[in-house]
Amino acid sequence: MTTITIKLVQGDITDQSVDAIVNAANSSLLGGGGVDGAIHRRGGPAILDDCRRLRASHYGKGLPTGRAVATTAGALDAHWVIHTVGPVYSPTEDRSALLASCYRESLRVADELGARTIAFPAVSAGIYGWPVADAARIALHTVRTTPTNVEEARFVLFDQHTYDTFETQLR
Ligand code: AR6
Repeated sequence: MTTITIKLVQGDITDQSVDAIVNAANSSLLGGGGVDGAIHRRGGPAILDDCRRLRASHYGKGLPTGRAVATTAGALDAHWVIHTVGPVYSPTEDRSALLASCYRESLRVADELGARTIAFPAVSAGIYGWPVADAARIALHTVRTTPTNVEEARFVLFDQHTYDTFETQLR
């Protein structure tokens, strides 16, 4: 176990050269909008083919929230895409353990694969509505404190506000 280095980047996660790119997927694993749409568009049909195989073999009822699974990265400059399902934000129910689980499970899968570098989006902080500061706090705390052989975790934040919020939380 080494100490993980956390980096923040503003940009598009599909431009990253890393061992594993994390996708903020939904439990169907069949694609969607946001970062999920971008990853499938840029990575090409091989990713969806793998997702369909995983559904057929293991996740007929869908990948549960908080879990993670790996597929090929297709045409992306990475070896794997790790798909995780974030929780939809609820103002009345505390679902933060599920959001933390997305990062922990993604790192566990990355360790199984032997990945040393990983890129994360701000899981649940888009279509799933999680307030960005809270999503950033949970993401950074979980990645910092999870034992892993991954050496570098890069948070790739799409817009300036999300990047600035992560930077504030990191300090
Ligand atoms: N690179 C990096 N970050 C991105 C990119 C990109 N190319 N595109 C968007 N983001 P979201 P969620 C940011 O909505 O909230 C999908 O339909 C975005 O600005 O992608 O977990 C899935 O299929 C935000 O900061 O994921 C699910 O149904 C962050 O990525 C649902 O959306 C996450 O936003 C998941 O919603």
